[in-house]
Amino acid sequence: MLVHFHESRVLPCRVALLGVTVWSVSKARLLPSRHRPGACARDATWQRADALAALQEAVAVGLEHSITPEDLVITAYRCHPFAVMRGGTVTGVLSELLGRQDGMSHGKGGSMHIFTPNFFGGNGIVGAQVPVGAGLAFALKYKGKAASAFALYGDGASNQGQVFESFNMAKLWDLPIVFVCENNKYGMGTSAERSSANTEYFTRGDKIPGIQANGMDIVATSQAVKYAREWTIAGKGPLLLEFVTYRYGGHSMSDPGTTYRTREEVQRMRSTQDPIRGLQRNLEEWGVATEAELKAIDKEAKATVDKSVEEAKASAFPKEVDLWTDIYYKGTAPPFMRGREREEVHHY
Ligand SMILES: Cc1ncc(C[n+]2csc(CCOP(=O)(O)OP(=O)(O)O)c2C)c(N)n1
Ligand SMILES: [Mg+2]
Repeated sequence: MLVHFHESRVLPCRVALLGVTVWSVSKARLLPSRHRPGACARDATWQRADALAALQEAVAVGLEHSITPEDLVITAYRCHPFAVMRGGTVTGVLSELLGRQDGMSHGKGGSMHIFTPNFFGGNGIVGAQVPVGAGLAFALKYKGKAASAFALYGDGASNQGQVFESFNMAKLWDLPIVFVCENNKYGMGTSAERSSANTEYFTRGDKIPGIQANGMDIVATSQAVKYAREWTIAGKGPLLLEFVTYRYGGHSMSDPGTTYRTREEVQRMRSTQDPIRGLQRNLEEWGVATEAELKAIDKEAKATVDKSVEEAKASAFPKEVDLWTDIYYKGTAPPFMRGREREEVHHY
């Protein structure tokens, strides 16, 4: 039987706030900061920065606060907040954006390819992370681990065949996986309505049940993930989880994001739905923190990011010899490797 829970089933729970800090939300905002979008657009250094997650921060932060280090996460290219939340550092992400040695992939992965031991990236091929996520869940089940895999994908990836193939196998074998659709209303410049016959992404799992939650509300996201994790850990098989969210910036740095949607729409979303402002408002209203305390946290987060920017800029570029390293899993590399030409052979 299909069970479609709605947002009311994962209503914000004030108690959950104890485990959710404004600090981590502020930090997840990362950079090039949306405090200064004009300035960063003018700064050529950051033109390498690709897909930013501004206004979508509540997804990564809510997710991380409701899972454990044993759970495994994989997403597409909009990966910066996940990388930081899953054990990375702001300096590590920024250095990677600049192609420096201190980057989390030693400057060789770039904006879209950042990993930690329990975060499998950072993947540039739209949709390809979904079957890999099913593989992660298969491994968890095979090893008898009480943990879940979370495979995130966008509304633009949702119509791919490999996504439905993954759903089928995950349900067939009742794998412990949550398929998380980050519905930010657009896939590049195409609105969800123009690309998907059914935009209720949580209903598209056939025999897999789904829930839909407000992706702009940190408490809703963490509660939805908590529910989904418990579902899969209990051995009930996969679950679909749709977060309805919004992308503040364009698809990437090369997309101003204003040709296929109006400036008014973007401004309205920012002024009414910003997950960081929303959390701040709630914390104040509920008497959890004062405006001054929240401002101090925000200031501290900005100072940390500014310091990381300087650290990243000071980091060295990879050496030429680094082109030959990090190709094979440690200890499994062959004694030599061929380059672009037959004569170009590197002996380790
Ligand atoms: C297989 C594949 N096809 C096309 C692209 C180019 N591409 C990159 S992102 C994207 C849109 C994906 O939409 P969505 O998942 O909603 O991402 P969003 O723009 O919201 O980040 C496309 C078509 C790609 N990277 N890989
Ligand atoms: Mg999208």
